Amino acid sequence: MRRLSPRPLTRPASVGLLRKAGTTPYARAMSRFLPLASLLALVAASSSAQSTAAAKGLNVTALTPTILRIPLATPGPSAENSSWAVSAAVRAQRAPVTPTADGFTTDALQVAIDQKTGALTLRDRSSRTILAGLSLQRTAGQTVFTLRAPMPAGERYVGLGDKTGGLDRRGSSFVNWNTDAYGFGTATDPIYKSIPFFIAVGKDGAAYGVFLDDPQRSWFDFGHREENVLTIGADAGPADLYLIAGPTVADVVRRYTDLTGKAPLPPRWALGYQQSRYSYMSEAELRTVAGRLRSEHIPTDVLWLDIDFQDRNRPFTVNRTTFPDMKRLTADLGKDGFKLITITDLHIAHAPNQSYSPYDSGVAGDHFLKNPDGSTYVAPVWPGPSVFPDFTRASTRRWWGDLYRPFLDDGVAGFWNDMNEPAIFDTPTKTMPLDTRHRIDSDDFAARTATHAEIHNVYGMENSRATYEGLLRLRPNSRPFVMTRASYAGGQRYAVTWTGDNSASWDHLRLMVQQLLNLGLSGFSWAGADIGGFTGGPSPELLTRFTQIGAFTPIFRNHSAKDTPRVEPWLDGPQQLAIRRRFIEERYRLLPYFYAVAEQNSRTGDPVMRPLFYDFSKALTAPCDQSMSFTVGRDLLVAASPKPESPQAYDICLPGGGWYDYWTGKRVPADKISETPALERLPVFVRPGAILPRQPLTQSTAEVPSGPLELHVYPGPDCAGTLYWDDGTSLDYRRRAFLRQAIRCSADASGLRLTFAPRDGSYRPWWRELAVTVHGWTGASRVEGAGRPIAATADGPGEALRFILPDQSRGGEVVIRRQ
Ligand code: MIG
Repeated sequence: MRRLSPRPLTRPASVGLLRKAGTTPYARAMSRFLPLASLLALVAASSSAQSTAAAKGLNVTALTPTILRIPLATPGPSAENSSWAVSAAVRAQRAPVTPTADGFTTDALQVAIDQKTGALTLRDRSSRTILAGLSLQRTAGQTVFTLRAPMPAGERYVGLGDKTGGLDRRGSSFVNWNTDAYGFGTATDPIYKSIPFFIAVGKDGAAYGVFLDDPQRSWFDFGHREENVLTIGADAGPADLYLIAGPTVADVVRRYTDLTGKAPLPPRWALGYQQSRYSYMSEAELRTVAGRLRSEHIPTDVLWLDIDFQDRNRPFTVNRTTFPDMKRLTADLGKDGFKLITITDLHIAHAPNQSYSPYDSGVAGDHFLKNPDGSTYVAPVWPGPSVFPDFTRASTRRWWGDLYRPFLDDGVAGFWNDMNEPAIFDTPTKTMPLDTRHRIDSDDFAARTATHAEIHNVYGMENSRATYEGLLRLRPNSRPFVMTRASYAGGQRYAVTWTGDNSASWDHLRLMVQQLLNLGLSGFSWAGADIGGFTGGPSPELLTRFTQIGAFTPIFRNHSAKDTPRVEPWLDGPQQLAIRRRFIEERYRLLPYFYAVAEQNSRTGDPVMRPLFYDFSKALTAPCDQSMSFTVGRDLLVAASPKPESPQAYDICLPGGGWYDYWTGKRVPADKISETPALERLPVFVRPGAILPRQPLTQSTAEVPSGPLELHVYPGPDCAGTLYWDDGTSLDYRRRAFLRQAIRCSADASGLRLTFAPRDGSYRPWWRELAVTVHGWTGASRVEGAGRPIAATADGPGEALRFILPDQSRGGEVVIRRQ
């Protein structure tokens, strides 16, 4: 059995469970079924102070009317009220509850525990069942608890972060154990991240969420071993189970991100196209790539330097032969509209007496992990023998953050935390021994030692936290940009992520969509996959498809491995380049829309990239294979072929009908259409009722667009759009230096009314005029604003009506009358 370091029993839950159940030797308790009801009753008896916010007799705590917390007592010494995912302030929240005979109610829920079976049932206030019969079991073997729940027919299960397989987890089982998964396939598990959170979505769209806040190795089985039975277990605790009510998927995601934190608004340049390679080997090579991107007119914002820019793969060094002057390099690239991101792996070279300051200062501050005997843990990674910062110590995170100072001074804009599962070479486990010692000193954890078994799954997240918080300390008014490979629930607060070492295959193109959707539903709205695939080499068609679809994914980065063919967009000749360029350009034209979605995400948690059913529950029963369909925000629907390698026609379902073709602006005549694939095409549609902002093409987000801001109006129900803008890089938007404006439209027989709400915030944008296009407009029209006629042109019957308005900074109304 796993051995954990001693830890004070501060959580009444486990005291109650263990004492009252009379299970002194833990092993005896392992095989015993312990009904949740008695567990909770026992807990309450020993911890009335803790359960004041809950119903009498139960220790199900309502943090809010829709979020329940259930501490899962585990018999280890590690039973304190602490978490890496949920802040102390959030854990301390309490919603008022009213006791009932078998549980309690909140403003939104009824919680009932069956006294015989111990099963928990959750209903809404109108007694509709949300989740029936969740029970807790003690089982023999390594697992210390198992949760069981029935899986109603037709319910699907989404989330769990970057796991492979399909969007729906039903029928599969997964292990949460952060793993360097180089060359992973469509069924490889576990992989890089552990996000022990899923959403159950019923046929009608009714949803609830389950979050097991337990960083220890855990597993989720969605009816794999036992048909129609959901089971969840973990090797050790402590754990908190959170039940999150909907009723909609969006409600659950918003509440899950209320619990674990919102992804902050990234710098606007992070929404641009990004070009990477393992590795651009020298300044000269990087300048050549940059020059080619500009001369080929491929809009680009970011260039990435992988490990070879360093001296002997040592983090926080620069190879001064190949990169003699980083400051001049970033300055020159900056003039050309590029930002530079560099990699900074966590493994510090074990290099005593070599004037390698990250090692020397790390030793001086006692920042590295230890073996059980107290010696420093040393293991091979890229720099050779390496040592590993103990990111569970606040002081170590601070030391780590300060290592970024010279790079920020050199003008490096963002940082890449790779290998932080952590990956270790030359060992079958691919990671460090489980008894490697951490010395937690952080947040509201008790200061104590902990084994790597306990910390493993949060190690990467705390690495990215150290980076994020360090950057913020060094540049208090800049939005930090960090990308991490490994993470845990809540990691979205610190870093964006990517799907690691995918492959250049059609399967991986499919996998990208599923992984990014599930990451978005799991809080990680900012995620990308290596465009083209990291390993192998894509065919020209595959790279083109990757680029087309990638242009609509949150993080859009082309990256590839050493010793594979180059995959910069121009590599397959002018015809392929022309297609790829057109899609990258479209990303740039859509920037005002993407940015408004980004800002909304930072407040609500609504993903940037969403499954269709996120906003349209009708999609749950659509008679189409939608595995390669998704929306960006609510208004743009991308419908790639579910068999992207095949020339065969496929069906596209447009939820509710009435959608517009994004490329032509015309209304699509049906809610189900057939698409015959052509390489230069990617079907994209616009929601009826969308008001989509676009901007003139630029070669980077640093370039100020010239001309008016475009507003594309697609008449339909709930017709609305949002403009959001700010300086793109600073945190001044938190002090009202932003621009937010709601726009609505309403149509009736006489015409269409376009209403601009008064603008909120103090930011003054680059545009002076608005170029409005009303799509799907028929007939001659008269356009009037502020009582005066506005000149308008019509493309043709049933097509578009266009006119220019002065910027509506104070709000206003435009009326379009049919004649
Ligand atoms: O052992 O830094 O996933 O994106 O190019 C490989 C080199 C280490 C793995 C990352 C990949 C990166 C590579 N890294």
